[in-house]
Amino acid sequence: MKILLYNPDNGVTRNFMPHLWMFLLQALTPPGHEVLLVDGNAQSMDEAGIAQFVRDNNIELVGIGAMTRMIAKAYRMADAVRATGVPVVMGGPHVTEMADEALGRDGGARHADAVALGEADATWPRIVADAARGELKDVYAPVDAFGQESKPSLKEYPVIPWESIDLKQFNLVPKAVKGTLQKIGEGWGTFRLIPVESGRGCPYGCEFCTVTGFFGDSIRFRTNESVVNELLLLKARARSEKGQMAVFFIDDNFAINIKRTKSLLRDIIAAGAQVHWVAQISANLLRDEELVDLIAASGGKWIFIGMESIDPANLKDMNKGFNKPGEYGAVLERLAQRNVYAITSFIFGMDNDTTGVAERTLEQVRTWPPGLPIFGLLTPLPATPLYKRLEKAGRLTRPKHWQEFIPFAMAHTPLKMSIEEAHAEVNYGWDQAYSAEALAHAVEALNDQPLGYRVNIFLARLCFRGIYFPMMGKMAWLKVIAQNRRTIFKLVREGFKAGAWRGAPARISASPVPQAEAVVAIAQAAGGDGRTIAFPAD
Ligand code: B12
Ligand code: SF4
Repeated sequence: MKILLYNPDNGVTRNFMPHLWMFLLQALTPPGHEVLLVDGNAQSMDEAGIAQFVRDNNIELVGIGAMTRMIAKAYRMADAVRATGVPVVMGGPHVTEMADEALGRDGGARHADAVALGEADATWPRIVADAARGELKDVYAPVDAFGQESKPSLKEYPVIPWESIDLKQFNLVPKAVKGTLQKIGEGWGTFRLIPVESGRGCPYGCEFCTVTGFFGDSIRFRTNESVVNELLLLKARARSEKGQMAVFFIDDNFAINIKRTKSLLRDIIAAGAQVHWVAQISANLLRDEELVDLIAASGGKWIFIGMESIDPANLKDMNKGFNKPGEYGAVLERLAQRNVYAITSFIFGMDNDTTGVAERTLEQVRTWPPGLPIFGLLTPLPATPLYKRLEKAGRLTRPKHWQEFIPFAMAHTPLKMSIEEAHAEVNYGWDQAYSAEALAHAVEALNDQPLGYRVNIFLARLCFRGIYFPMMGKMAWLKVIAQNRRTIFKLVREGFKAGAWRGAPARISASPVPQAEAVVAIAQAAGGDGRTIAFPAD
């Protein structure tokens, strides 16, 4: 069979990182089938486009995976595929919780021929075999021979053949500069951010989060050897095509078992498998100095921290009392001392939030080392404890908010402010944190660091700005550049003084800039298509 795995974009922002599930299911597909991958974030497609693709390529089965945020688009694409007579199987967090919706059992239209519930590592080969025989079932659940829920142990993790996978659609370096950049230093003709998992599950059970329910609270890890080999494979591929690879360890809490994380990082260092990496780690786990040393030594550059709120009462409400706002500053300092910086994520619209929450949060942020703050609104995702609590209390204003996805819009009323006030707080947060003055301050805060670090934080901030303020097209970019002309001028002048710009960008990359991120930023800036990133709330 010819199988297409498709991941939709959300129609607003476009991730720069491919989705792991596609590569994983491709690697788990039994022999004898051909699997094509299309990520809507990299290869934009509409309903007519996917129908045409399916016909042109004689596709016989389409697998679609989506988060809640993309589900409306996923259903539209599924409908278009099914109209061509090709069956669709859907999987991922949303349909796991809302299988009846996907199967049209809730009174609505049917969008999928089959739904894979939960982790599909073991069910995917069965789905493919059934589809090949024309005997797809409605629902595939990960259960053992006794009908008990079973989760993959990850000890036998498939080898994802990174050396041969077609990654063309995921190159972040614009075509126009690819040739030149290929010749620079070790080569920058391609730059890719690749998702790698080292484990699954998180026991913390934060009220708004899908993860504990979906992956379970039993944490499972791959072997160190398997992760190290995957990094070596990625490094080899980058070298062979004169490009760069950075890794996003997508584990929900990469240091959930500190002893094991340290052992993995030591093995990465011992094997020379260091790549620049990003990971999500909760603040409480970053108290450990040795862990932070190992993060820096193994290539860690950015840590995503779900801070959520600076108000302990809010954190307690969300079952996230393990976050201690009083230590946020110290944690960030500890990272910054090793030149590791943080993406700090905040959620507004929590029950104890009142107007002014954004400014109160920013007052704290301004005292910390520069990083990338991001602001979102509390969103009741299906089947989370938060959704159930708000539903029971009759507080959901848009109970099926995913059917009409609106970015940065609440679906329930917070207790101590209105929906509009919560929206205004998010707007204020982004506006202030990414103003020209804030960018200039972030750069100045690194005045004692080499120029490369300052260029890096500036470019990263410019790109993160795009999560909230879509930067579509040249005009939008020109406007932002004009607003930030003083900082740009200062950086360029300093570069000339130091001789850093003379010759070629190779001179810049020789400075200790966290290069991977700088190049992402440059690529996005040059692309100018509003392609941007959005991170989960931890
Ligand atoms: C990496 C990641 C991202 C990346 C983007 C995704 C990417 N390019 O990889 C970034 C950082 C950009 C991101 C952003 C967001 N994310 Co996110 N993200 C994750 C994270 C941490 C890992 C995803 C992953 O690869 N998991 C590992 C793979 C193996 O698991 P999987 O994707 O679930 O796939 C398995 C099964 O679901 C199934 N499956 C999946 N798809 C399909 C398809 C078929 C056909 C079949 C058969 C099976 C199948 O099989 C796979 C193997 O078992 C998850 C949490 C998690 N641990 O999964 C959150 C998660 C998916 N994100 C979440 C959220 C909420 C977001 C944001 C909305 C956050 C925000 N407020 O901005 C944004 C939205 C982004 C957007 N484009 O609009 C939620 C989604 C909940 C939901 N109900 O939708 C999760 C679950 C985290 C959470 N806190 O609850 N995210
Ligand atoms: S928000 Fe983060 S820490 Fe909390 S349960 Fe989800 S993954 Fe775990």
